Amino acid sequence: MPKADRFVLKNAAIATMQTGGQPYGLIENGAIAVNGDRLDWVGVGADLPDEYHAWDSQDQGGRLVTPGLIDCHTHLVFGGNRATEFEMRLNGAGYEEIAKAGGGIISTVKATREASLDQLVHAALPRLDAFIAEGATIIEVKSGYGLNQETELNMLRAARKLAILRPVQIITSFLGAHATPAEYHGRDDAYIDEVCIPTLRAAHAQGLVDAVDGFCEGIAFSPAQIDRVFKVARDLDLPVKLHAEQLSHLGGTELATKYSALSADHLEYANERDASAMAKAGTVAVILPGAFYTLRETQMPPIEAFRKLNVPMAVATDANPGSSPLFSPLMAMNMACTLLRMTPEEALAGFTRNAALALGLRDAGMIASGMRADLAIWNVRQPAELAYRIGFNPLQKRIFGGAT
Ligand code: DI6
Ligand code: FE
Repeated sequence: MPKADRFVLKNAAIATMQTGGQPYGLIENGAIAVNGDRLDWVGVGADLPDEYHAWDSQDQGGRLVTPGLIDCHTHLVFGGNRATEFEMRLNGAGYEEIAKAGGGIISTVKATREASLDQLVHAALPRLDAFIAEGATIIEVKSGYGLNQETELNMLRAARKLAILRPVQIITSFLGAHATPAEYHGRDDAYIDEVCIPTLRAAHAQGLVDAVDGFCEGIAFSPAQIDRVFKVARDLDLPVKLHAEQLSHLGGTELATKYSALSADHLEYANERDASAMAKAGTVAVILPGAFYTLRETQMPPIEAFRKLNVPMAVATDANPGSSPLFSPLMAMNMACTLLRMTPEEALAGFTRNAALALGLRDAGMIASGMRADLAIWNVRQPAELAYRIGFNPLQKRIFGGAT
């Protein structure tokens, strides 16, 4: 591969993911001029401008080139794991029995609180490496397993440190409103006022947070409680996103659109009215097939309504130790198609163009002049091959910021 300052990839099948033309924005026999950390030119190879002819170049032999994959929804930083409850569940234990045995989110909170910053980073690195091995270049990482100020801030510091230790961009979301910790049992409002909001302010003051998220659900927080957190996010000029309508219809999506949320996520129980509000607000639908699969959910998100109303759909792993222990973007794409009937083009757009939108990024997720030089080169020829195979990784090379 040419050195990392400027070079041309030629004879490639380029899935630009731009809209309005060919499916996938596909350019056959294409060329891409990479200049530092930006893309200078993209098009049919025969049209490559003279100024690039002297640049280093490498023939891709017809391989598929896509934007680097973007996972816009992960809980990648956490302590411990939940294999025990997985086994208990499959041995017939019910949700209550598991909870009584200390399972669920609370068990991860305990393990995360007990971990040092370095231990949180060390535990997350192999999970991050799995994403990088599948061509990921940008990954969102949430807090939400600390539920006290010290550990929430540690989670966000760990997320920031991952981007120092690996060639990847990490975008952080504060998810203090994920669950009420044991010490505030039955006192959700007090937790929001005494821990969640002060911690959000501290995280913002320390430059640790890029967006604010919440879990709006019967087992978590009401729209009114999320609204209190989002009001502070707005005061701090932070964008918001929301886990909404995952297990029931509570009205979280509607609330999120009132804040022009970057995204509403899960959405199994969202309806056409929610989709219409999302379309008006420019809120991206983030589809999370890993949780649908792990929880053996049967309620499908309103994919057809999102299509009809032109709500952009992202797809993400929701990588977390409980409801979605999925650390493979390619597997998530396959699940989005096979379980949720998205098309392979929608699944790839979900991990590129629309994932960038869900993170508020304007210069990522597509292959076009001026965009970041984040690319993935695959040992396949058709874009549909990425979602088609189950548990097979055809990545040949990942380019992050122009460097291989
Ligand atoms: N929705 C979920 O499915 C996860 N969090 C959330 O907001 C559950 C996370 C876990 O099971 O640890
Ligand atoms: Fe999640």
